Amino acid sequence: MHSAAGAMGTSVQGPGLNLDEIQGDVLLGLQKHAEAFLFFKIETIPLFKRWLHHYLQHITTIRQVQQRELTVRRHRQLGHKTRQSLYGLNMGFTGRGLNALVGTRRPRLDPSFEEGADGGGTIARLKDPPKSHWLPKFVSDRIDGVFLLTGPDPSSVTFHSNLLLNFLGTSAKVVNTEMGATRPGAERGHEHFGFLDGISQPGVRGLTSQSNAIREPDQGLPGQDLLWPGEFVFGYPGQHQEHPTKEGPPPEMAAPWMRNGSYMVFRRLEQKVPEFRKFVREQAARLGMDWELLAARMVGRWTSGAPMELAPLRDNPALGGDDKRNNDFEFAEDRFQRKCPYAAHIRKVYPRDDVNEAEAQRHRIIRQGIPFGPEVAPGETTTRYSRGLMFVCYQTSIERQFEYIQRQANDPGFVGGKRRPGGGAVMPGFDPIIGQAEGNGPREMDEPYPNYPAGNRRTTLEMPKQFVELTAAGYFFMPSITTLRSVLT
Ligand code: N7H
Repeated sequence: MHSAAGAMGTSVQGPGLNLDEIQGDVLLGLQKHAEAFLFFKIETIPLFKRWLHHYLQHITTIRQVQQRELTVRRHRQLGHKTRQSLYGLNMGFTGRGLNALVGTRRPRLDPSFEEGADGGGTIARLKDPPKSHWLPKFVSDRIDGVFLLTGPDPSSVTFHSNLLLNFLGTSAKVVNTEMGATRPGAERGHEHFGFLDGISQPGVRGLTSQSNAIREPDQGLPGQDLLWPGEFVFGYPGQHQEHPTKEGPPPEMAAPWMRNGSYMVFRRLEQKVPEFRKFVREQAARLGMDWELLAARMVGRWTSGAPMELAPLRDNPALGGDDKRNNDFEFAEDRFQRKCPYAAHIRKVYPRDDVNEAEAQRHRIIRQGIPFGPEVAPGETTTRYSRGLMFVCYQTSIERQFEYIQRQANDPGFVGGKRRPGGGAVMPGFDPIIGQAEGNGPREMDEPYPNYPAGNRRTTLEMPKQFVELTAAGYFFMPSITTLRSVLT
């Protein structure tokens, strides 16, 4: 996976971030070819606190992630092909976990966080499947927190998880374990539908290096807008409500110990890969277009990563792999969705200049997910093996960032105010990748067939079932190192 905040290095402008305090997955992303998610319940509070106190030294900070990235680069420059054995550990707590460690009279954090991903209100707001459809093991007991363990491959990550569990002893019990791993060979960096992932991330002022600081002082890589760190970590200025580049106030903290912490959203999203492929082929044949083009119009990028806005009719792998060009585009000039449908995944979840610029930047997230499950087996025409994405994202407001994005994906009316070439209003439809209709009901997407460069042929894609299904979810708070050492132990 690509490094989160884009290129590494020091940014010339921006507030100084406390790199030794922030957990490494939050802004940059732990180096990972494999990642274990250990969801646990605290059994004996004093024992757990003692364990935490001793084990704290193993938590990987942003500073370490930065240093490792330099080592990895040097290793590659010297022509080494082997993976380095870099292990990472981060941890987060649910509201119930914080109750156990801080006490039930602790300050209330973000309302969504307090309700939890498994709260009835959250499930209804997001149109998520009911808990009875989630992994039985995940819902078998209370979850107080999660350990994220990363490394070069699943077996060595399992070995390190077992070491951690040995030390943990009876202080906590693991309720459920999940393992993510990058896909093999040429599919590395691609998610299970086949698309290159980890291309577009918000840049972070004070952390992300700039490829052209003089001509584009508000961008990291071309097209990567720099955001104030308070959008992702507590204790720093956030985005201004009315201005896309000006500094805004730091996000409110219910308690001083939230400083240098972040909210993490976890979603285990199962992908129905054979069903997706079959559907796309059949619908492309019906519409009279190549299936690769239809799939790209559903996502907004080709499998190589090349964006539809810059390559509307055929894939351009050189463009897809070029991080100086593959994210340097906007949407507003594509007024009639001729190049990229309004409902395409990347246009729904980050509409860029389809909406007011300052507004677009108030709903950004840093994604740190990893695929899970085996490759599709020969002859597997309906899903037999569970596979998909362990979706992870970081933010300082779950409601304004992750949940807002998911609700837009579920809202056929977003983005509003668009017109047909002849003047009629457009109903863009659902995000075909992650949009959810009540009870996994039928969904529609407008204009799967391109009217490019002109034309006015009306087409609709009817999707009777989702290709991505939620099977477990959690909201966590990732505390700073000092908070782990003091308030929580
Ligand atoms: Fe998405 N996919 O393969 O189709 N995503 N996503 N995502 N996603 C992105 O630009 C995918 C999910 C975002 O800045 C790419 O890095 C799949 C959730 C955001 O232009 C691809 C799943 C949410 C972006 C996919 C999934 C988001 C983004 C292009 C689930 C939030 C950046 C690669 C199984 C609610 C948009 C890239 C931007 C990009 C796919 C989940 C959000 C290929 C398969 C749940 C913000």
